[in-house]
Amino acid sequence: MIAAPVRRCKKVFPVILFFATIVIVIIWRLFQIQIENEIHPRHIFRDNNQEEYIDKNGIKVVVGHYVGNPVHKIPNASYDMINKVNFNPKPEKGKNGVPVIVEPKDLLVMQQLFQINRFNLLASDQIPLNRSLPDFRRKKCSTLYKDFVTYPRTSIIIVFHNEAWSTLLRTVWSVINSSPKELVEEIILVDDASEREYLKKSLEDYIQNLPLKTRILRSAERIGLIKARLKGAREAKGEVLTFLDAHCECTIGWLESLLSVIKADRKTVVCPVIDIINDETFAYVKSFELHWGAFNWNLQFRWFTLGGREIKLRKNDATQPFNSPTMAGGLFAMDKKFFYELGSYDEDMNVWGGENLEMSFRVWQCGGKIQIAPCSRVGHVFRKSSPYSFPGGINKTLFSNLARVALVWLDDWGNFYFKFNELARNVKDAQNVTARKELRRRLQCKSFEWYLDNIWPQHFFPKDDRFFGRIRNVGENMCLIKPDRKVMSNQPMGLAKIEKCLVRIMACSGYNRQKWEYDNKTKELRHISNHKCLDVSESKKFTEGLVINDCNGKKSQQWSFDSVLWK
Ligand SMILES: *[C@@H]1O[C@H](CO)[C@@H](O)[C@H](O)[C@H]1NC(C)=O
Ligand SMILES: *[C@@H]1O[C@H](CO)[C@@H](O)[C@H](O)[C@H]1NC(C)=O
Ligand SMILES: *[C@@H]1O[C@H](CO)[C@@H](O)[C@H](O)[C@H]1NC(C)=O
Ligand SMILES: *[C@@H]1O[C@H](CO)[C@@H](O)[C@H](O)[C@H]1NC(C)=O
Ligand SMILES: *[C@@H]1O[C@H](CO)[C@@H](O)[C@H](O)[C@H]1NC(C)=O
Ligand SMILES: [Mn+2]
Repeated sequence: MIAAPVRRCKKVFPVILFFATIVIVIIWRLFQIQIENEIHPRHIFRDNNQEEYIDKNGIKVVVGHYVGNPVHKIPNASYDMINKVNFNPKPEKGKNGVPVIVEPKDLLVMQQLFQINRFNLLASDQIPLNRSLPDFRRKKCSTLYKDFVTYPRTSIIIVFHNEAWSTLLRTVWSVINSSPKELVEEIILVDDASEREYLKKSLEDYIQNLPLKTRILRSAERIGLIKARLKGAREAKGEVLTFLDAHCECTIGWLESLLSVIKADRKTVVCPVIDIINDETFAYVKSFELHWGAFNWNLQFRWFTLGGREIKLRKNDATQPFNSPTMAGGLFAMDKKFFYELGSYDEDMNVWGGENLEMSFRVWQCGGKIQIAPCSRVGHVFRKSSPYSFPGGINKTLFSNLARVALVWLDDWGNFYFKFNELARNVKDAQNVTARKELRRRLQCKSFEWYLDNIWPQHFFPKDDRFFGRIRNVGENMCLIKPDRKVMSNQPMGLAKIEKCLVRIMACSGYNRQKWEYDNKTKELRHISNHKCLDVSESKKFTEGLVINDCNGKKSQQWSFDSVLWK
């Protein structure tokens, strides 16, 4: 997290800095009291292989790596391990969401099994399908939704490919146990060409006797998540479509809360708060509420701190659904008719990836909303790597999907995306987006600029009314760059410790302590509240780099703004 904010312009390929994006926060130790409402890092989980914590901006950070790669060669899982169900539940295991600790004698088997799904299958197989889970909702949530019988009914669509028996059926049982049966039309399991033996006849037999009507739709060929969901949606009889991943656990009240939003406004697409089911222990861990979904310059979905307006609204009533610029895409509910009116999914996208952003932009730009319902909490097993093959190759598929998003929805920002993303640029010309552009025209959707201005005003993309380019120190002829982060985090931030103060880069909050003014005659960058100048440190140049000093007119305090074309 330590910043290395200044580097040679020549060496580093021109690092583009967007002035409004980076904000340099000066925190005088003396004024630490002024640090408003900062939330301190909260550790969720930590061991030798993984660390999860909530950072100061309320973002969940997962640092870790896949356990069990061949330091000691782990034998491959056998055919039987892969194809037979070894589900062997013990009543106390995982009860109320507590972690499952595997006994030392089972560690080798655990690692073998881990390879199959990239989560701890041995732990999952010990947990009952109807284990109890903690209720992490705010108290008030349980008093709402008394009129739930008046809500629209839903089909719950779960796509799976070679899913483990215990995680798939725990998903199904959690739906059964935590949903009012009046609200569930049916559960539809869509099998995307699984090869596992137990997912064939055994699964069919098993679902015959479930308390909620459950069906399986099969695809003989691997069609990918997007087309598999479309297959499920086509057959769905419910008024609402609710999509879940195949390794989730729903908690009490999750469904009423989602459906009440759609009852109030059928054009709102609503997501639950996604809690974390730990991939190594299957512990059910509360995730942080104060974030929403957005994306970075590479069109990767990311969680960011909630916008100021949403935070204010939440102060009045933290149980109310709040807007989110994009959705993660795995778990959401949507009115079925609206799903089709809006063009369902882009059928020329393949397998997985980018479809969540495509739908997010389409929903917002074409008259809908995306919200997160804080009274709805669903756990999801987050994995560090994917166990699945990616038909067509991950790069070509993923970047074709993203290129389609950029071509159809991003206007000028599409060109910006292609300029900085070579892999997408390479597949751009192969895309035929005529039908999707026609859809956009027919629905009279708004522009991407409107989306940025109104739905995500905190965005950090270039715009014509902002400077976009390099900030160069005149004295050193070097550029200001955002921190080079070792730790995975979603926002540019880091520390540079110097003399009496810290210089820190973080996402904009709108506070005065983040504001600077630029004098284009003296070329000074002056801090608004203390009138000091951004300077390059004499002693610790380029490792800890930036300081603020009294303004003295020296070249090390002169910064020039070199515009870069972005369209
Ligand atoms: C284990 O599986 C990998 C990938 O499927 C294969 O390349 C390798 O040969 C297998 N090793 C053994 C010992 O079977
Ligand atoms: C789960 O189901 C088993 C039997 O199938 C039952 O004995 C147990 O009480 C159930 N547990 C919960 C938490 O409902
Ligand atoms: C995808 O592209 C990246 C960056 O060019 C490359 O490092 C990686 O090997 C590629 N992966 C595949 C599977 O082609
Ligand atoms: C692109 O798709 C449209 C309809 O989706 C079709 O009419 C058109 O011929 C296609 N263009 C090319 C170059 O394939
Ligand atoms: C400096 O700013 C002023 C007012 O904002 C503007 O009129 C002037 O052209 C600028 N000068 C340079 C050299 O950019
Ligand atoms: Mn998943």
